[in-house]
Amino acid sequence: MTSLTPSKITVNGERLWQSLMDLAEIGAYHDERTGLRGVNRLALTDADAAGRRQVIAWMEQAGLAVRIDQMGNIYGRREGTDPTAAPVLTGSHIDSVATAGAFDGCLGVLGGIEVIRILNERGITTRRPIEVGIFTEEEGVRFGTAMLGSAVAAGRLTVEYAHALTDRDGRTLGGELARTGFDGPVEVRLVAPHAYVECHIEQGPVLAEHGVEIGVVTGVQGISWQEITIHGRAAHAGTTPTHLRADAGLAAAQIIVHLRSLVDSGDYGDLRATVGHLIVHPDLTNIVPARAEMTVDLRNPDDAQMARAEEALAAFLHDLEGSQPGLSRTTRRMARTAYVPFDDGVQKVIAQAADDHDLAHVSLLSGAGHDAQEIAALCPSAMIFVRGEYDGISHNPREYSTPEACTHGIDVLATTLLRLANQG
Ligand code: HGY
Ligand code: MN
Ligand code: MN
Repeated sequence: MTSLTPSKITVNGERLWQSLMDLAEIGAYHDERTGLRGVNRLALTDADAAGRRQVIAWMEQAGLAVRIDQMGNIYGRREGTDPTAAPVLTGSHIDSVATAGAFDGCLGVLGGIEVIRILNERGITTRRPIEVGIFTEEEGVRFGTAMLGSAVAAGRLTVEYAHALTDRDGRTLGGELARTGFDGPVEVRLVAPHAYVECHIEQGPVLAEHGVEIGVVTGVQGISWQEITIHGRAAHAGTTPTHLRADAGLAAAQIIVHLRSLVDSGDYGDLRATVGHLIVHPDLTNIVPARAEMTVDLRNPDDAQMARAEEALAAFLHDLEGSQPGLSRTTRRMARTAYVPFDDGVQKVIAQAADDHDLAHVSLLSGAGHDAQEIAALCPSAMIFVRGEYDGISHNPREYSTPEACTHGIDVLATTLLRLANQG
């Protein structure tokens, strides 16, 4: 750090907030259930493409050199005084789930751009370059694998595997990259940054319960996604006696109830289980379901307990096949990531920055998956959590963090990036 470099910096919270609200208008919809405006910008849809173009424009207005890689990951680079030095990377995602709010992922991307604006306005140079990244299909809800763009950038998944993934309409990710014009030329494997810091809403109640503004994230719990298809037999709802049925819908219901019994048993640690996708065929009132398609999302901070829970589910599925005449099932692995610890050194820089901004903080594990868990394979990485309202509800249009909370989070991000970018 030169004598001109301040020890900490604060950002323009009003401009940050305005960019969050402006981006939330892209892909906005009226949510009947909550009566709120939600956001629906599934990866590489036209809405996501429009959001990408808007954020790229903001990146370029902030003087960032923008590049797009073979996965559609977008990076904006601000040079440092030593262009040979590995950059400090920040960022997140702007693709959303179908019932999103304005903050999930977007805070980390727009917050990173706001930091760049402030450095420019204050004439602050850093030794290392700083880059802001936007990773493709972080949510995984269109192409079936979460943190996809960052997983390929970090080398856990191949670009060929990712490009071949399809959505429910059979469109491939590679085809959608080309259709939207985000099939960039840049080699996707990321050269290891010096460090990575991501600011994200907590999406849970812990910060509010502790009465603090900032979370210093210690790591991310394990994630297991699988698709289960149950094959029964279509039959007349009136004439078919119960003992002659192969009812795929009944089997699906039994799986959901059994998952909850695994969680409630307490035998699998802090297990969380969700069946978020469930459809039956032919999906008609007077026909016993011939087929049920469902997804199972398991989360566990302990890898051994996660493996035991997966084994327990597999055993239940095996027994279920014999429970009705002719019932069978297939299982397809969609995603699987182990518990990922974050770097102690980067966590210390974040905690110190929070202290220097007089912001109380608490250390906590992330319940949600994030791009940081993938980039952690390349370099020292950690995250800053921002407190949410309404028990931190997320993946729901009610998702909300106050302008002050967002500004505080990005103030801590700004000071953290400044300090990391002047590290030797
Ligand atoms: O599923 C997750 O944890 C993240 O929102 N992609
Ligand atoms: Mn997210
Ligand atoms: Mn999310």
